[in-house]
Amino acid sequence: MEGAKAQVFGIPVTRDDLARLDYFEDLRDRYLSIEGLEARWHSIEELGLDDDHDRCLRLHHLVSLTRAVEETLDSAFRSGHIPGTAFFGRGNEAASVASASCLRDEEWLIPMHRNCGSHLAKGHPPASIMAHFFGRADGPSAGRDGNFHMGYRPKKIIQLISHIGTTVPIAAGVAWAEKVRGSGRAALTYIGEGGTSAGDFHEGMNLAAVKQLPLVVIVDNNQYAYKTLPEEQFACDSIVLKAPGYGVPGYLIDGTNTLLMHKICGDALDRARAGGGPTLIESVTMRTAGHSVYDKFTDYVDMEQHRKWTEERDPIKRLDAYLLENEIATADEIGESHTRAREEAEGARDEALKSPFPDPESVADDVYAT
Ligand SMILES: Cc1ncc(C[n+]2csc(CCOP(=O)(O)OP(=O)(O)O)c2C)c(N)n1
Repeated sequence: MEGAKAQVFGIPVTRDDLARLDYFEDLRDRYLSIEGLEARWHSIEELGLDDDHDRCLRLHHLVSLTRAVEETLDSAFRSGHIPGTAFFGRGNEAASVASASCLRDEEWLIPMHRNCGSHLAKGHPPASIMAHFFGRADGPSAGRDGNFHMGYRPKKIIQLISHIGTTVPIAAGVAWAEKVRGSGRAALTYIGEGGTSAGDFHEGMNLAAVKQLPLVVIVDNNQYAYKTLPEEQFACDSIVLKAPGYGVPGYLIDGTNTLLMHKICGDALDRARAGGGPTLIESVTMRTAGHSVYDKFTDYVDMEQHRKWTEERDPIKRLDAYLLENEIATADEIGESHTRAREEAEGARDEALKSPFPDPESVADDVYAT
C-alpha cells in the first residue's frame, strides 16, 4: 500500500524508506539511537553539545594536527622515507580524535589503521608515530614494522594485529580484565565496516555483551572496504541494526561532526564505567583518499560522492565553521591552531628523521625468550 507505515525495530518507515539509508542526506541534522528494540531519530541541535572554549580548541588542534601529521607522512612517503606503506584516516580525523579524547589516562585504546587521530588524542607523540613509519629505532616497534601495527605502551595504546576484525576480541579481553579487577575503567576500540563481516567481530561483540564489559566499539563506516561497497558487505540497511541482535545499545551518527562524536562516545564510556556494559557506535564518514598510499582510488570511487563529502562534510572545515558560527572561537584562534599543527607535524618529521635505523644485531631482541 502506497505510503503505508511499517515498523523496523520501532522505526516508522514507508516503502520508499526501506531502501538503504542515504548516509549523506539522512545524517545531516539527526542521529539514530537503538535501545532494546526501540529505535529513535534525534535532532543533533537538541543534544546540547560542548561549547567550552578551551576544550573545543583543544579538540580543534588535535583534529588539525591529525591531518597535518598524515599529510606530512604522505609527502615523506613520496620522498622515499617510508620503507613499507601507510594508511591514512582522511575524512575520519574528527571521529578518531573526538572519541579517544574521552578516555582517561589510565584507560585503554585499541586503535585501527585509520586512527592516527586516536593515537594523538591519547598522547602518542607525533615524532614517535613518524619514527614508526620511517622504520627507525626510536619508533614504538623499534623499526620492526613498516606499517600501522603500532601501539604505545606508556599511554596504554595496544597495537592492532590485523586490519580485519581481530582487535575486537582483544579489546573485549582488556575490558574483561578491568571488570574483574573492579577498576571502573573502560576500553575503546574501532573496526571498519568491512571488518564487521569477519567472525572475530561477532565473537568480540558477543563476549562483551554477554559479560556486560566496559567496552565501546566504534564501527568506522567510511563506505569503502578497499574497493568493496557497503551493499556488497552487509545486507541490512545499516550496521547499527546489528546492535539489538547483540543486546547492546547502538548509535548511528555522522562521524565528521567532532562535538557530536565527543558527546555520544563520552556518554557511552560513562555508561561502561558505571557497569552499563558495551555500546556499538556506527560512525559514518567517507574515506576521501586511497586505501593506502599506493591506491589510485579515483579509478573506482564515485567522484560526485567524493565531491560532496570533501566540500560539505570535511571534518576540519565543519569544525572551523561551527566554532566560528557559534562564537566559541575566533578566526585568529582557529588560524593559529592550524599553523601550530603544521609546525608541530614538520618538527616531528625532522626529529624522527634524526633517529637511527635499528642495529641489525638487535633483530632477534624481544622475539625469543630463553
Ligand atoms: C585477514 C586480512 N585480510 C585482508 C587484509 C587486507 N586488507 C587490509 S584493510 C582491508 C579493507 C578493510 O576495510 P574496512 O574494514 O572497511 O576498513 P577501512 O580500510 O575501510 O578503514 C583489506 C582487505 C588484511 N590486512 N587482513
